Amino acid sequence: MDEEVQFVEHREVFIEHYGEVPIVKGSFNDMPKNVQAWVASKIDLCKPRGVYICDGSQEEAETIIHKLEERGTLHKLKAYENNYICKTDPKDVARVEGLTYIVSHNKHDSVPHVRPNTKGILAQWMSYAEAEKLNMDRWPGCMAGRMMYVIPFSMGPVGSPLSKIGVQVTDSNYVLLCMRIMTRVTPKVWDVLKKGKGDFVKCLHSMGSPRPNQRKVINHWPCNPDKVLILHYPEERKVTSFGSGYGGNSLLGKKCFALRIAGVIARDEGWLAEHMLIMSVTNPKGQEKFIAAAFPSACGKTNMALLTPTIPGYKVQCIGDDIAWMRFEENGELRGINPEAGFFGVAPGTNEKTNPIAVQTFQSNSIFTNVAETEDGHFFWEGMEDKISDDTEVVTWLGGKWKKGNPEKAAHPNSRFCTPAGQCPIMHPMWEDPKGVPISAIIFGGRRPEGVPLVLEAFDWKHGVMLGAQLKSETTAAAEFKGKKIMHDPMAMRPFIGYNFGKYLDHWLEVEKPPHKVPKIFHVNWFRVDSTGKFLWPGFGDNIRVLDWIMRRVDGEDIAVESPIGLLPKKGSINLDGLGEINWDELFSIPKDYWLADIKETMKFLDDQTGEDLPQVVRDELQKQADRINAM
Ligand code: OXD
Ligand code: MN
Repeated sequence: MDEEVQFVEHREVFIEHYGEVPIVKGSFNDMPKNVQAWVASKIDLCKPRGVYICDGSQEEAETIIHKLEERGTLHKLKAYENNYICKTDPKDVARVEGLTYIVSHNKHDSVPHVRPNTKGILAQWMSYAEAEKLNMDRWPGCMAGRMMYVIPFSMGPVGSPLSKIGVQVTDSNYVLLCMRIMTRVTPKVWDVLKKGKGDFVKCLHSMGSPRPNQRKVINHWPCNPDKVLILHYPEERKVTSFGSGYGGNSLLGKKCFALRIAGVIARDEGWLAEHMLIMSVTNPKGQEKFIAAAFPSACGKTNMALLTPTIPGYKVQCIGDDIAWMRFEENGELRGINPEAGFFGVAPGTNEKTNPIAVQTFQSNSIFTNVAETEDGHFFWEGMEDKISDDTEVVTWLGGKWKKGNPEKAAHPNSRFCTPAGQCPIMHPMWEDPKGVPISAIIFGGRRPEGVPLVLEAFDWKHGVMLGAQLKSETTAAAEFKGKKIMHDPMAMRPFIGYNFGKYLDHWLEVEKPPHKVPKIFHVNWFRVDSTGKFLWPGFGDNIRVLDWIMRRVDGEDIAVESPIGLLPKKGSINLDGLGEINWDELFSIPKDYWLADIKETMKFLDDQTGEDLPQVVRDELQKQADRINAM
């Protein structure tokens, strides 16, 4: 049909149904018909005052920033170019795992058969009926008096066979600004949909705060903490998130789409969607390898992805810092892309020593949320004390006055920088290559103060999958948990699993089949401490020494010895030049009592949590590991 006629036809349909809701920007008719129908149904449901179809342009960003500055939601950090700070309602500061659910017709499509009297922690399920009831109490009219933004976005380079398309509808323009950084927001997405099968992931988000406000708006950050609800419908490739504007809950391309929904798509299509960074390491001989690494939230994935090597001759380049989509090629090679376009990193602890590359990246065009600010317009957070004098006046994330020495935290522990990856000085030239990069090794790791060696290599893929399944880490501020304790975080995916975790492990085991060349799997722990609580390993840029060992193992060098829990480095096979005193024996010790208790606890955890769904292969691997430890 002629474009013009089609436009008129749709415009009429639109005006007929939604005449009182103006489209203030863009044209409804630019969108594919299935998107039009979906957006129209959300207009009907949420009753916004207008619809704004985003084009991702710089001009659009400037208009929105200006609006948010006027309203007081954002203000410029005047020491930088185009950097802005935003403070949330203090009740909306982290991912809310307790209110995040997977909705499916069959409960055990989403969650494993836990043993009796066990509270499952590997995803939460909700029935369609319950979801419908809770939704009816939330969505109707929830955007009254607010603008509805329609955001077309691509996860992964636009048009790549490894990429997927999403459309987010939201009433938060802060979310729009962050989505522009974290994903590729562009109307080219409409063309991709029109040319292909038209499948897109439906992402519906609202702050849940219609006008007139029923709840006092704090920090110009409307939200509805009492009604937060984040639902995933994998069968319909759909996410609905209500009540929170905070990143992981509201930037739906990230955890909701790229991990929970994409995990299910990946299972169906035979690939992997994982909570992993991807980095490249080139050694002094010029040999390059790409490595994917899974760590639980706030364990230093961004630091590792942007590592500055401390030993000469090595080069690190970044592909991604949080999420990897990986697919086996016809020739069996595993190739990965970073579906995101920005870094949404934890600010506290990030500084010129721990992560100079991140600091360079977020000097401009970035949004800082819940950090503190100095009187001269610099960002500030814990770990940047060296940058200020004793007299510098700081305004904390809560708006209070603060000076060095004040025991209160100036920034929220989960405060974040949101910065374009393209600005990072060490992005790999192939980071947006539609074909992805070849993955040679997969690393799992967590914060393990006790018992766990610096690095070990899995005996084989099955053992590696078991090592991933037994992953544990100290809790951090990325979610709502308080206090420090060691928590299971299998495959670093506990908060991000979109389907029955037992089946997820089956999927990992199933990808080991011809012609797939599965990479070697490793486990690392940068966080082991001695009896006085001091770190045994310097970490950060010195982790290149461990990566070097891993690369040499991938090349088959004879530098490993067997232990009951995996292959350990032969003494002296990790380059420690210039490091001073390193207690190798303690760093690599495997205390028998610790490991006996650990394997027992892990077996119980996985059995309780996944019951009959735990693959027999993983049970066998656990048993073999227990037998080896017993025989020590
Ligand atoms: C994140 C997280 O924001 O894992 O990346 O919480
Ligand atoms: Mn993460």
